[in-house]
Amino acid sequence: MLKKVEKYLVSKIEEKGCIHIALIDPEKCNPEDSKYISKMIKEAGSSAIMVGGSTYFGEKLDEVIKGLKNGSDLPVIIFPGNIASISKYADAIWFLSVLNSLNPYYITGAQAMSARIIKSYNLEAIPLAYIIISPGGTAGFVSQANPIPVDKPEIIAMYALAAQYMGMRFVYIERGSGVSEPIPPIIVKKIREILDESHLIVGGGIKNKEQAKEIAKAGAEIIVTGTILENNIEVLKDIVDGIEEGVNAKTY
Ligand code: 1GP
Repeated sequence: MLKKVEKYLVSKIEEKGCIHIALIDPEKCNPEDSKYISKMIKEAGSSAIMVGGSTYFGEKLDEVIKGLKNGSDLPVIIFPGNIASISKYADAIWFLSVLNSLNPYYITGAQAMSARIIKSYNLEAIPLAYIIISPGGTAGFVSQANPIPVDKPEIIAMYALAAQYMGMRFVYIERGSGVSEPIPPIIVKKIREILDESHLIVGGGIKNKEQAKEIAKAGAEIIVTGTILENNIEVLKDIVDGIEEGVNAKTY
């Protein structure tokens, strides 16, 4: 049976076709600002907030999450870079496996190390396949991934389908935070066509309305943006509008 946050995400996807999730890097977020940021994210029309970063390590995480929880009723989902980025104040955690890492620590090791603490915090764990596409950014480097060339959709599709067959209910194709170009919509479309059970998440390098629109139109079900919010939170509303336009422009 699906638990609360996953059920919420699935029902939002069913309602809107594609949803936006805002990613907050706790390293770059002032806990005093997080309440206000959460309110802005909600007002812009995002459906949830993810908190995490590849290099984060520290106590600020709890305070940032408490602020985010105070500012809106959006679910806060941890996007862990490692076992240090777990907080009992979140609503859920993406229980992610970096499927194309070359180091088993990032595929099953960190997951085993963190499973009992997640249970003791009563955090909802949502299974997620994390597939890193070239260039991969910091996430690719830190998790020792073998980034899949962006022009090889057949290889990305192999991993995505394997994730679905392994029971991972969400598949995240990640180009890397802050990269210059997002995953091309044509590639997103090919991956979406092969998945018939797992939900497709796309992130990395999405900076404007047009890009969000084309990726939603191609069939993404969740679009994640992080870097753009650090620089200009006002653009968030544009991105959410772009997603809605993309869903409405779908031809299938
Ligand atoms: C990173 O895909 C996310 O994990 C977000 O990427 O920071 O480029 O929006 P950006």
